[in-house]
Amino acid sequence: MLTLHHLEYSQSFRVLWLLEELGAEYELKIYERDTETYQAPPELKKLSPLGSAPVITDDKVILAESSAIIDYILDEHPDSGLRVSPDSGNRVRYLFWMHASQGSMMSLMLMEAVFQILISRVPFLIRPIIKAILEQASQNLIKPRMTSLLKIAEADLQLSKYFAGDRLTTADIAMVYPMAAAKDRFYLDADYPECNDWLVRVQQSESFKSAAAKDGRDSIVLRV
Ligand SMILES: N[C@@H](CCC(=O)N[C@@H](CS)C(=O)NCC(=O)O)C(=O)O
Repeated sequence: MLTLHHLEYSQSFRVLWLLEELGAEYELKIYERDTETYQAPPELKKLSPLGSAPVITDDKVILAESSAIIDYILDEHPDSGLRVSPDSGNRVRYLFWMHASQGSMMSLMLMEAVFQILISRVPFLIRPIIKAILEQASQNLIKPRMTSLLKIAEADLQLSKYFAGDRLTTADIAMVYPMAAAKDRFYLDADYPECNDWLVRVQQSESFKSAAAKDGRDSIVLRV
């Protein structure tokens, strides 16, 4: 049976949500972060050479990387309807958001999170200087890219309820984490009403709620 090795407050929430949406049979192992470093514990690090979550194990398979795991699980559930087929008019949007999620938006949000950690950890006396430098870097490097992505997201969500059409797909599941991070970091402001509505809508789905209940948290919180 497939086991999801899930780290608290982490991107592996998306895999948990996917398994709940599928109504799949799986085992869930939840790991706690180190209280000082927020790193995954050694038991989780031992499982995969990456040492990060999510990881799944399934018979002889050990697989890390959120997108690879999503694809692996979808291969095991070919009739789920959560992947948009090549002959659909929504295929290109599906591919774009599946890949933009990890390839673009998540890396920008991780950069933002790392900047925040650096600001909080540098010695007090030089903090204002480091803060000014990193805020400038954020303005120049992260903000323009996030704005471009969010404008495309807003336009797509004006066309349909979900990222790849009128039903939930794994593009939405992949996007929920960077979008929640964008909200948390004040990128998802009133200029993006469709994106904000989408974020509320997906969190109201039964599968999201049951994943959140298993995770033991009532909101998604980004930690590196
Ligand atoms: N690109 C990887 C990123 C995995 C990742 O960075 N996971 C973080 C949680 S969001 C983690 O495990 N952090 C704890 C650690 O590295 O010890 C994926 O999508 O699976």
